[in-house]
Amino acid sequence: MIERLEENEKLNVEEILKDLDKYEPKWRGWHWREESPEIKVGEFTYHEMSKPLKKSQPLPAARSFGGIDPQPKSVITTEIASGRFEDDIRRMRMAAWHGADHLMVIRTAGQSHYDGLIEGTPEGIGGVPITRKEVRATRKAIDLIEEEVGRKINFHSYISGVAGPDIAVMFAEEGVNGAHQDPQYNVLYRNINMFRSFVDAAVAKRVMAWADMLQIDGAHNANATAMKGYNVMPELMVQHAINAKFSEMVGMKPEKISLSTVPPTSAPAPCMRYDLPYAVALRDLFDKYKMRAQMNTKYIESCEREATVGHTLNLLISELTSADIQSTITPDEGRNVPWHYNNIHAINTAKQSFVAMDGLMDMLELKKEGYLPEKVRELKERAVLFLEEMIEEGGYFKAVDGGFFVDSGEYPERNGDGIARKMNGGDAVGTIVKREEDYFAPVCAHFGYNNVPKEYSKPCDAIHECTLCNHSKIKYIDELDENDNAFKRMEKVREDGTVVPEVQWAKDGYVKITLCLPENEQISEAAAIEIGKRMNLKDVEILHKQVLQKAEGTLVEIKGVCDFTPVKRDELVLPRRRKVLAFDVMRDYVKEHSIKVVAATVGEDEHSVGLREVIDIKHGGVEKFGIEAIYLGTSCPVEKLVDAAIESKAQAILCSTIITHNDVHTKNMKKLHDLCVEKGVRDKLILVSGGTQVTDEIAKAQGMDVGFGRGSNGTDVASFIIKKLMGLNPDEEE
Ligand code: Z97
Repeated sequence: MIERLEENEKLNVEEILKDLDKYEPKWRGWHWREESPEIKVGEFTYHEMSKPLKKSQPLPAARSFGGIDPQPKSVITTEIASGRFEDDIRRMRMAAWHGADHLMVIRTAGQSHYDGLIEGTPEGIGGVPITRKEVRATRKAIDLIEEEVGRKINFHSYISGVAGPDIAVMFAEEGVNGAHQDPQYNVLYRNINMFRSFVDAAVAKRVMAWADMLQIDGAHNANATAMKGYNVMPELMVQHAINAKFSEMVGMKPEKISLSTVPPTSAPAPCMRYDLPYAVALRDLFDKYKMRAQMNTKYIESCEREATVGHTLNLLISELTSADIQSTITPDEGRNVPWHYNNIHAINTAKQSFVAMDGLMDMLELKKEGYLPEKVRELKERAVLFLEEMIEEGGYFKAVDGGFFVDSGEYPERNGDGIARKMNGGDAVGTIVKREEDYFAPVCAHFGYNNVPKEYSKPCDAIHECTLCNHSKIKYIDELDENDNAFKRMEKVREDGTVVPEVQWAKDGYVKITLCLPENEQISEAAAIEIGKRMNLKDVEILHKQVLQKAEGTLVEIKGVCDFTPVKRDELVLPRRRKVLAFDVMRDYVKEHSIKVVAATVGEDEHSVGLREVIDIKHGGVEKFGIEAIYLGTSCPVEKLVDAAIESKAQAILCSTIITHNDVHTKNMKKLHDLCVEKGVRDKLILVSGGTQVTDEIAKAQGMDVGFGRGSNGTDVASFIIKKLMGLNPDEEE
């Protein structure tokens, strides 16, 4: 049994899968982040953040802010769609470390049409088959992950489709925390009979209410499906209203009902003029419910940059209005390749934007006059008119039959292209059975008529507890298919000492290559595929292409599978990583003991850029720590460098060589060392050598104290010098 996760060890999926028959969920319901009106993280005070995590992976720029990782107040979602449960849970851990606490698994294509539960861990397409085993194992893994990061994590999937009530019961039993449930989704997009969908929804929602789950509706699908997504704004509100009110009538608490809001449009449309009034109107009308803000998916294309900017603008809408849950779709949604690092990018987009906009509304106010409130009013009026006409028509079912929904006109305009469903049609038509007078279901979460005998204090007394009251009564089924299961798949990718790139599944071998080709689109596309093949990639496909200028060039991104002998972990030469001192420690030291260095590019070398990066305050060089750098320029004779160091009483010499021929870089280093010995100053000077051809080994062999090659920077150099002056071991590794 795994007690806890170790941050430097992989999550052991096989261990997770052991003893699942005995697993019980540790908690039920939904967890909101613990908000605090003012919170100090590092040296900053925030106004809209929640408690920081115990362990997390901060944003890259946190390097300059003491590694802080403030956590926004909204719950942050990631949608996981790998299709293999064993890969999903590894992705979940990465997501949690970046700050996601709502892990939504997309389910396999077509599961809405399954008329019952399925079992085991089969592989899915575009998502995983949702089964008891998948749910139980995932929740078990999440228990460990939430312990590791120090915050409760909500697990979520779908309770729509023909088997909605069955799935709802299973989710309630297994401690799933949230789910999409909206009968309108069944009706409109999956053509499941409308009466059956609403009857099922009542049952499912009551079970969800028992388990205190959070519900997300399906209204956003109207935006994603309509020909002109931005015209369905009034309808989106109507759909929210129908599902929210229905849910409340069935017994759900308003605070567990969340609207799936979506900014309806995207640039190049002037989207703020649409999205902001829409968001304000929605929050006015539905203020007792929660808002789950999803980014717009209708207009996502294959450009990750464009998708990320769209997401950021949507986050601005969330900040200007509100979002209890902020959804993040991966920036590659438009490519249909939901790669795991893009889940992380999207989580970071949300985290970065919210942290950046902290306290924005303390400084701004939305206008109470003019375009915004007028548009808000207009949208609400259109929505109310829509509802009124629906009632005039004879109610919801008649309206659906008449093609009211997902019409591309902006109500009251209609273009006659809505989705019409027949009352006597769709999947599972004619399957509703009226309950007999003596109908009795011995279960504790139940909707509608139930003839519970008077002698029982609760319905399940009749069977000595139901599975909701007593988890051990659940009959757990492991695998039904001996080939299509996680064990078989994991066998194929067993740990064998190889390091294989992956974006979707363990060892899938996929890489993405970006090519900028100075050709037109057609040639570039064909050439990119050919270039990919010559790079020894298999299954090369175009992911994205973008014309830079019709004749001048095209940007192409390709994906392909590495088709060469895998790299072995124990054959790798690992880069050394010296421990560097903290910024404040270095600055404080230099304040008390002034440090001077003399620096130059030596020999016949006119290249100064590397050395300037190491010196200049502008590039975060040694000057940043208060070190005084005397720069003697390029092509500097070694003698001049040593004389200047003696004269200025410097503690170190920085000697740089970029271009080298005939090993001149090693000769110069040796000369520098020898000259210092000759002049009797070797023990007084720290000799630092740097350059693209320099390595620590080469430099030390020539008598230097240290050598810095590619990728080194001013912090590395300053830390080395200061540690040496402090009498610490400057070569100590991380
Ligand atoms: C979101 N990005 O986060 P199936 N029920 C409802 C849904 O909206 C959906 C399903 C079921 C989106 C997720 C779209 N939503 C993707 C209310 C799907 C999916 O695919 O029919 O088995 O169920 O909301």
